[in-house]
Amino acid sequence: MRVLIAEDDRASRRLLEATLRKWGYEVVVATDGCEAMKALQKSDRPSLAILDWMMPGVDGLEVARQVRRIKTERYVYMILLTARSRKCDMLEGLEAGADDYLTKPLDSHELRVRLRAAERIINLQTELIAARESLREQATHDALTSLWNRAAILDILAKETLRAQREDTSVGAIMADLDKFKKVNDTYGHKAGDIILQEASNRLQETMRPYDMVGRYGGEEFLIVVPRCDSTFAEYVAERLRSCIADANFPIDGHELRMTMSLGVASVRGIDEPCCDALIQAADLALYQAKEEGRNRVVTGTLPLPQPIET
Ligand code: GH3
Ligand code: MG
Ligand code: MG
Ligand code: MG
Repeated sequence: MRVLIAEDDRASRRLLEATLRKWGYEVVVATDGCEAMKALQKSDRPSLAILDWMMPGVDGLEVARQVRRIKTERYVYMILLTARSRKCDMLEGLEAGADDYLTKPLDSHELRVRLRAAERIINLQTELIAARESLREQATHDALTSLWNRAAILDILAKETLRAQREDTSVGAIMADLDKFKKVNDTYGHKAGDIILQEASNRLQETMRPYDMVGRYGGEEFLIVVPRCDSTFAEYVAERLRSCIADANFPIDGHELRMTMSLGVASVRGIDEPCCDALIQAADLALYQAKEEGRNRVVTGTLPLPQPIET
């Protein structure tokens, strides 16, 4: 665990630093309050800080106040260190935002157990953040393919169409469906079908730019959102996606399977008052046409023109 020591007295600082290193902590040192503030504002800030109260310039109390004013996700646990031992001083220190209070001269045993108490709180918070992130991942991602799930990709499309409207740019939607997928399940079993779905998802994801979004819309159907892109570019992207499936075989149970995918493309410019539903409907119709025309192809659809408002 990384610990910040903010202490202006050189001898005390060195002793504290040596003690903490001996106990296995990684130590960051500040010689005054300003340096301490800088260290605690960094994104890789230590989550535990030992602050001397009396320091030139910004004192430990003020550091504690300022840290509490900044809204950070990861908590900074602060221990105030001082020769002031009256109860009113301790109360003032805790009021300022410190979590604990240690009086000088330091008792090494007391320091050690208070650091352990701090670690318990910090570890608890780290676990809670990890659990929340895991729940967030489960709520927005498909368990089989790790792509965005249907609700999440629709949400992304809705946000991107609004952004396109605001910035007067274009947004593209690609609806893609694996061809004759039922036959894979029927011939090689559902497990093999799952492996193909995972491999196909990986290929789609790897083919896209980092800021394009790929979602699993349904069983073997995908919705790809391509921000800031007109229909010519969306068509080019769709063609690349088609190739990434068709150009390399899928190995399964010692067989090399050939898979193909049909894609429907639609795009809209912000100024045309884009509507998410209309965009999906147009991409879906184009996908249907691609299937009708023989599969393994890209078809670009058109959106209905906005109706003039009657006066
Ligand atoms: P088309 O070219 O017209 O799209 O034909 P298709 O066989 O791909 O389409 P159809 O809709 O008839 O069948 C889709 C199949 O996808 C049926 C369903 O069992 C299968 N499927 C859907 N979700 C999953 C899944 O999570 N795992 C597996 N293994 N199969 C799935
Ligand atoms: Mg001091
Ligand atoms: Mg299909
Ligand atoms: Mg389908």
